[in-house]
Amino acid sequence: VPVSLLTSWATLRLSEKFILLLILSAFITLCFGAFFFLPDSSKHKRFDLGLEDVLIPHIEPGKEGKHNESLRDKIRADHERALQEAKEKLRKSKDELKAEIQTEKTKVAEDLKKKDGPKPLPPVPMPKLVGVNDGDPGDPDTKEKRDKIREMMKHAWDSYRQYGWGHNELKPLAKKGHSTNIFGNSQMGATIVDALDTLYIMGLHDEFKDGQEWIEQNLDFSVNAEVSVFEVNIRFIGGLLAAYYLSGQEVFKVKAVQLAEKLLPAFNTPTGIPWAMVNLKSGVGRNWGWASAGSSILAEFGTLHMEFVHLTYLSGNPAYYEKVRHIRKLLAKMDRPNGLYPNYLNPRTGRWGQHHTSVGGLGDSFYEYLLKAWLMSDKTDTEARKTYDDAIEAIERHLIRKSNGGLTFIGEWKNGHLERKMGHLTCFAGGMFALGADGSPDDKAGHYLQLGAEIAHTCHESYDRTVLKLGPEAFKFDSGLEAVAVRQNEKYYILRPEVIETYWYMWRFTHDPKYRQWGWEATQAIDKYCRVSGGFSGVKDVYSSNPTYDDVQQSFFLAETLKYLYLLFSGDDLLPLENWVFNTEAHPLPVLHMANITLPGSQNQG
Ligand code: DMJ
Repeated sequence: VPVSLLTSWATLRLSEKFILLLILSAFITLCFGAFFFLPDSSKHKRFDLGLEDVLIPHIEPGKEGKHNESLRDKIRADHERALQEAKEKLRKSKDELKAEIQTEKTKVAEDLKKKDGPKPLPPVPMPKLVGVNDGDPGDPDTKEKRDKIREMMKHAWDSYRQYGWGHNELKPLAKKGHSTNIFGNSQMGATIVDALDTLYIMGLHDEFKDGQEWIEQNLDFSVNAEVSVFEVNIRFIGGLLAAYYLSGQEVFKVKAVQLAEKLLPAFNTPTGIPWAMVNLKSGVGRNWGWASAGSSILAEFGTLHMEFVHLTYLSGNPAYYEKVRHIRKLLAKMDRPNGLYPNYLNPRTGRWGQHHTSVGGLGDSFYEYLLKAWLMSDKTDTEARKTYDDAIEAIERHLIRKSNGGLTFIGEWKNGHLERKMGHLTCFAGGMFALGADGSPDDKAGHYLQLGAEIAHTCHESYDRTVLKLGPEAFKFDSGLEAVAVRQNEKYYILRPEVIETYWYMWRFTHDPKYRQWGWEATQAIDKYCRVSGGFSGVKDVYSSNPTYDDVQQSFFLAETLKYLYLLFSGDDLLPLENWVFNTEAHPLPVLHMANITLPGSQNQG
């Protein structure tokens, strides 16, 4: 057969051969298709990857109809409910609707907070709190004066409450909120946080509660704002910590720790000396454009120790304590020109900037925190005390002089030259010398108490030699001038506390009535010249009988000025200095009995 087939194939024409091939290939394709595509369960299973069961819900035969029906019922019910709700909503008033939306918003925010809310802080023993009482001064005259100061606080607070609530500060003439670059573009209620402990010790409890509620509901640190690390530390963290210790309300502790976490990226520099500013959201840091050669400022990176020790104590996080220990160690290793600490230090290179030294602006609270670190540690941090003593010794040698008229002043050291000018800020040093007298080397306690008294006297003179009896921003001891401002832009008073702060410390250590008298003079002058219907304002020229206002009620007026005045007219049993140490913004922090406490991280001090 194959031979005959081959013979007949050979006899066929090309077109016939082509048609036959076509028929043959169609036949083969048909057979192949039948093999693969006709339903044959056994073969089908070989190619089944099992995805069907995963992707399509399995419905048992017979149940399918029921399922679709229940689904349809559910959709219909949902639809009807939505329609009903919409109808009800249309019947509601605008206000009802607004309130409903607000409740829903708050609920969502709370749910979110709960979800990624703060980790609970470890329980730590609350230091024994002595002297959180009324501090009744006893005699009616002093009590009356103290009541007046309390009334001034109420006026400052109520005005802020009415016109600036939630803003950082208040413009008491324009009657609206105010802020400065130290808070970036944030709106974090600086006045509320700064004022809380003053309200508490004055017994203004409704106002305190009001502030606490605002903090609970509104104080949020995830803001895209570039803030000053130093200012946020002394005002916000210091304020929150003091409010926590005084009132025992957990919210203040939690907020303080949350905020502190946001400051930590500022320490990410080649040396560990923090940037002056940090963006709370991005964590990017930088320094003030005006600071010498991109430097950080001594009074800023040197004024973190007290708060950071408390943060580690309360949170159990060693990071805070480690950061400030590192700063101290780095400074200890550096050469000091003439034994003095320059105000500027570059955080990239670890080198000093300009050789300017000051006990006023740019340097002040660095010295203050050395002394207070020692006091706050129950005098166990002897390294801090020694550093303070050495620094003060060099300052006395190079910066402290007596004027021709017999006034002791602290000048500014600029590249080996002493500028015979003293700032209002420098006046805090009178109190610092008195506070550090006990425990000073070579039994110089009497000397330092005397030095404190002399500074208090000089600063009082700077007030007394003005028309308004309020102190200028800076005053000179040169060319026959004694304790008076020369330049127009140094004649302002912006409600600062330093002179009153020194009066209070001197009062506590000496009980010389002149300090209360001087404090009362300042109270009256502030009430007469700075009080306006919308709060208290700074004045631009203390030598003019017709002063103009700067229209700012600084948050430190409530935190410090009014608090120190109130304490000056209270009994010493209110916040005794053996148990409390005031941070540089006058926020009282309790002494930690370090002999019985091991701070996390303190073991790795190497
Ligand atoms: C306050 O914020 C603090 O006392 C700081 O240390 C410097 N001075 C201002 C008020 O004058």
